[in-house]
Amino acid sequence: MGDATLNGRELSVAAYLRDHLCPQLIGRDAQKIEDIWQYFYKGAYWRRGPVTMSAISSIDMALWDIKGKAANMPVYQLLGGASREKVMVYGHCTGSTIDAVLDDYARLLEMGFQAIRVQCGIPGVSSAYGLAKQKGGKYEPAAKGVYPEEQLWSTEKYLNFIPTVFDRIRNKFGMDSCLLHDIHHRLTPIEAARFGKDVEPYHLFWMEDPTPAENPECFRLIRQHTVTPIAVGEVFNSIWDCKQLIEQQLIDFIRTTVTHAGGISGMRRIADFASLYQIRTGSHGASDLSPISMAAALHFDLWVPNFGIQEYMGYSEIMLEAFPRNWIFDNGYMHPGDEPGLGVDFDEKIAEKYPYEAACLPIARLEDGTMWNW
Ligand code: GCO
Ligand code: MG
Repeated sequence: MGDATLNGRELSVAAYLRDHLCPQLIGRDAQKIEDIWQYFYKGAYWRRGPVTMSAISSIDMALWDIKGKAANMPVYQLLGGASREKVMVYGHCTGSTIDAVLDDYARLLEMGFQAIRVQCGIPGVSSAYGLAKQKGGKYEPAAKGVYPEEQLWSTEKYLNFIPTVFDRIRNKFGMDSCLLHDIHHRLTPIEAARFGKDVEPYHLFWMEDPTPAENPECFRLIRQHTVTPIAVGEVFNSIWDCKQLIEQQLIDFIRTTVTHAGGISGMRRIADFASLYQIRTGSHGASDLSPISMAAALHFDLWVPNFGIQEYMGYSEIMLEAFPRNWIFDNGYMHPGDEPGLGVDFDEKIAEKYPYEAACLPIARLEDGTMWNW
């Protein structure tokens, strides 16, 4: 089992696998995980990129699953065994108003979460990032259709409002739970510095993706102004994307995932490199990555010495039906289970009932129509 999901661009990876990689897999020794990884990475000549790396990631994951099943061991044992008893995960809290956020936060605490990501509607901004479409519903990043939904963004309104949300949360629930927030690439470096500084009293576990990371150098400016920890990496697909941020200690958590950053083999290299700088992992685990990805992430998380946290949004009923799995969630922590391999399956019969439908991630524009970072 492997997951190759590239949200909003799924079919390109499916074609890459079907037309280019799968034919070359036939007849290859499934035990040679590393050689197959290198064969597809170096062998394409065209290295890196989200499509190539998602395809390689899915094969890598599947080969670890096969090796585990052949050895009759869960994958985390093959990696070197558990470094901890359980894996701390963070859930998603959203609301269109602060009161709705407070209710949702209470609900997540009730479910046992000890770490909670908070996104809130912003007065005057019709569609802030990360909100559920309906009250009480779950946040889903993509929406069905061929064209992306166009959302509106105002940095100034956001920066003026968000600290009040954290203030209300800390006042009501205290400082014990870990509080996380995703900025989703919306700020410039100096704005991110202001944000980080403003929210210091609320001791965030991290601020995520404060600014687009194509230029890692920008993070130095943020660092010079604030001690709010920074997490980056969900859009990265190789160790090279992470290199400068890690070796120059510009971040605190690396958020690459098994599905996009070269599978378990790619993640292992990134995490070991990050450990030299006391940077910890905090893998992306949105519901648009399948439960196969989640299972692989949990094996990796249980093993990786410099583990930080794992995102866990949960899944729809349909997804849970189609992917039988062994992992457990208990009081804010997860465990991948002890079945051989990844401990997750895929029910093709159930999946056949739901044919592929195109969906897109939204885009964001400023109030004057300028295309912005979503
Ligand atoms: C997160 C993410 C997601 C992504 C989505 C893209 O931190 O969970 O930012 O919401 O935007 O997974 O497909
Ligand atoms: Mg994110």
